[in-house]
Amino acid sequence: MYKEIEGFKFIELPRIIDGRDGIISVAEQNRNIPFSIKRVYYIYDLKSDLSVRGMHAHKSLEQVLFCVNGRFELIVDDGYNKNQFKMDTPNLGIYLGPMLWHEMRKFSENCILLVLASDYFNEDDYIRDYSEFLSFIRQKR
Ligand code: T46
Repeated sequence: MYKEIEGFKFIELPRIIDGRDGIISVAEQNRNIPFSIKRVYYIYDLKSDLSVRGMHAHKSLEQVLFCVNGRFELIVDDGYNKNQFKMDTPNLGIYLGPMLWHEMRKFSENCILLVLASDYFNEDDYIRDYSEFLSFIRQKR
């Protein structure tokens, strides 16, 4: 049972299948992706299922995460509730709005994590300390 987390939603891309082998899934800015895409990055060559990535929140960045190959586990935390998702479906993305602590772990060896982001890279947008994240959240309420 998932807990209610504001700024989080699933985004299902279409799966275009014709008579040929293969499937096309399409992401379009300001259509099925709820922002203008300024940056695309991907994480791959994950050699150990003990790797942990993320462990931060963004102050204003919006992102949609896709697992386009393999699988990993995503943990999303709004400072009050925490949800865990198995990411293993290439056309099923997760939208993460600002101020959501997220962690990625349990990567399969062939995992490719594709991210569409609403802004350019900016280290100042990161909150990398969990207690700092919690105090930001508590200030907001
Ligand atoms: C996120 C999750 C899902 C850049 O220079 N430019 C970039 O666009 C990115 C994404 C990273 N970097 C540099 C910054 C660090 O020196 O790459 C290094 C690793 O970045 P980070 O520790 O943030 O990587 P992850 O895998 O923990 O997090 C990444 C994204 O950075 C982050 O925004 O939400 O994936």
